[in-house]
Amino acid sequence: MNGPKVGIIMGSDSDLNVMREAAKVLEEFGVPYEITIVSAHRTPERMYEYAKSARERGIEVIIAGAGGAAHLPGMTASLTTLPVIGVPVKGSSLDGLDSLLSIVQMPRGVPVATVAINNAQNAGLLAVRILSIKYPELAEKLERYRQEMYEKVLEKAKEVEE
Ligand code: RP5
Repeated sequence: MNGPKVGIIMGSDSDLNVMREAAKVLEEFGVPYEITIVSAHRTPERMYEYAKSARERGIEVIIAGAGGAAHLPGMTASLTTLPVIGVPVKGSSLDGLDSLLSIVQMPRGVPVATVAINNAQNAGLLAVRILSIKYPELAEKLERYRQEMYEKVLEKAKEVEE
């Protein structure tokens, strides 16, 4: 994999703590990524440029996180044909429900794959799954990840049964 394959973008530096979890997953799986701030409302021209140039720059999946009036994932999806995964970031009010609904309620024709509130880890994993169609080594790593998760649950089950 040459150059970043996943673009992680977020509306504000206040989203970084949540969005770092996606980056951690990509590091764990050895997927090159780029990460930056792109605000749909404060820097709309930058969002346009980012989304329009992403595919030709070699990006294959975009993970976009935002909170409140979380328009970044949807607007990005409207400007590119790459898969966009939306992460609703929990803000200081409404428990993140505002972000979730802003991201998940896309009109027909412009899909955003929305994960749970603050669950950037799953966004990272979903990006790896998408990329595994093209990169077989990722499919193998995902299978190992799945097996490890299975074994951890069995260990917990034993603890509970004792
Ligand atoms: C959104 O507004 C950002 O994604 C962030 O979650 C929220 C609040 O941004 P700040 O006021 O903290 O910069 O655009």
